[in-house]
Order: sequence, then C-alpha cells, then structure tokens
Amino acid sequence: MERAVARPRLIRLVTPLLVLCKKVLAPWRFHWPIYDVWRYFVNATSRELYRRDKKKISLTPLEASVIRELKDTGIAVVELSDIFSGFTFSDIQAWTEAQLRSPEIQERIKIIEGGGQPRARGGKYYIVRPLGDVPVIDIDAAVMGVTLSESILRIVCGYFGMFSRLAAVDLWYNVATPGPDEFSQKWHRDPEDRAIIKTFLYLRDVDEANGPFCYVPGTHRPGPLRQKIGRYNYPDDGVIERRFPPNLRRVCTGKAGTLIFCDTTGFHKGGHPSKGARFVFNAMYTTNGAEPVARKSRLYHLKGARGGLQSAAARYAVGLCGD
Ligand SMILES: O=C(O)CCC(=O)C(=O)O
Ligand SMILES: [Fe+2]
Repeated sequence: MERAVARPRLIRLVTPLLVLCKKVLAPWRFHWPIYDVWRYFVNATSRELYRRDKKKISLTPLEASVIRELKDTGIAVVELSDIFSGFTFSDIQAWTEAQLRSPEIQERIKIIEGGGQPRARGGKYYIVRPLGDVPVIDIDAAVMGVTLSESILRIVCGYFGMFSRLAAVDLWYNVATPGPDEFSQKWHRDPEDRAIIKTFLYLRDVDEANGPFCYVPGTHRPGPLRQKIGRYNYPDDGVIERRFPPNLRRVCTGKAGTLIFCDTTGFHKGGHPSKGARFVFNAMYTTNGAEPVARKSRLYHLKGARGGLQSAAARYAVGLCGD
C-alpha cells in the first residue's frame, strides 16, 4: 500500500528532472561520451526484438561467413546471385536502366559530360540521381525486394546484434569528371552511427577507371584517426595513403551483380570515374542511434503498401519511413 502511494510521487518528482536532463543534453546527444550511453538505451527495444527473432531464424553458411568477415575486416563482397538463388538480377538491371533512360536524366548526364556542374544535393554535381534528390521508390521494385530481403536483413541485424533501420536508399550514376577527388571521393569515415552497414550493388561492370568503392579493412574498429560521431571525418590529403600502403587497401572492382557489404565507419572512398561512369544502387542500414534516424530526417520515401513485407525485420527496417 505504501509503495502504491510512494511510486507515483517518485515519478512526479523525477519526471521533470528527466525532461530537464533530456533538454539540457539534447544538443550534446551526438557527442562522446553522451552519445554512446544514449545509443545504448535508444537501441534497447531493437536488441530485444532481435534476441527473440534470432531463435526463429537460421543463417545460411554464406550469410554466417559474410557476418564473420564484416566483424573481422568491415567489408565482405559477394555476387548477388550467390545470396539469392533463382533471383533474377536482370529484373533489377532492367528497372534501374529504365530509370536512367528518362530524357531529363539523359540531359543532365550530357551536361556533366560536357563539363557543366549543375546544382545538386550536397554540391555533388557529378552524381546523377534518377530517383530524385530525396529518392522516391516503389516498395515493389525488385531492387527493394533485395534491400528488404530476409537474407540481407539477417546479415545486417546479425552484424549489429539488433534490428536495424533502412536509413537511406539511392541510385547513383557517377559521371567521369576531371580534377581532384571531392567529398566522398576522398578517404573518410561516415559519422552517423557507431556501426553502419552500406550495401553497394554494381549495376554495370566497374573497373579501376570507373571509380570503384575502396576500403581500408580493419578500420571499422576504433583505431588511428578515430571516428567522430556526427562530425567531419576527412583526414588531410595523403594521410591514409601514407598510413596504409596499397596492400592494406581494398579496391572493389567487380562485374555487374557484385554486392558489397561494408561498415562505412571504417575508411572508404569511391565514385570518381576517370572514364565512363559507375552505376550503383546503395542502401544504408543503421541503428536507432544514427543521426538521420534520431532526428527523423527522411532520406528517401517509399511508395506502395507494406502488406507484402514478410519478415518482422523488414517491417522494423522501414517502420519510421512514411510514404
Ligand atoms: O561512392 C562511393 O563509392 C563512396 C560513397 C560513400 O562514401 C558513402 O556512401 O558513404
Ligand atoms: Fe562515406
């Protein structure tokens, strides 16, 4: 009886304090060490959901080895057809190539190829985005079937040890441009979360001249030039090349259908073709602690009903993304 009276009183006393703490700490949420404490709590539900789901799922040997490689090195590269038996990559290619054929997109490519620098999101004029600056994509598109597939989510959630959010998807056509590397063409760590999985699906062959994705294996762990959360993570030019000679860097050339899984909190760069172009579909998976997820920034929009989503992990992944 005493406890029944005391509890609401305690809550009444503590609630304004908690609200005050939240307000005072809010601007510091993305700074160490508050970030790591906050991230732990904000992911409590997703960890619990994964713990329950894990009992019902079993990983294929390939999925298990991708997770192992990701944990060891921060990167794993597979062929899409190895993960999805019977899945037709040609459906994805047909759909993505069709997006590229739109007259406005072709016009924009010609302008950049002719040396023009049209206005673009984040100043990245050399990336043509057929799905728009804030991509809009149909949930029934074959490429979304892969992005939200049980197999990819088993890998991503297995790596995080919790359910994850699909924070971004995009289709990029990187046009060849002269001049030095800019923005993400330079070595950097992504700053949004303590662990981030990005997938890059090559839609056309990528060789050394087409701006392949590059990575320094092992740098997903805290180490030299430590990741700063929510902030600039670009070392000065030449620093990465000096610290990590070519044998310690991985250049991901590959055929169309190559699928890269990567923890981009490690050092990476790419997307600066010197010849031709690079055509790639990318997705970003994060935890609830990622800056765009926590700030409710919508980096893409999904069209279509979610009813067809089979797994709890897929429903959770798009759970915050409105139409
Ligand atoms: O375009 C690339 O290969 C790298 C892109 C990148 O840095 C990123 O998506 O975080
Ligand atoms: Fe990046």
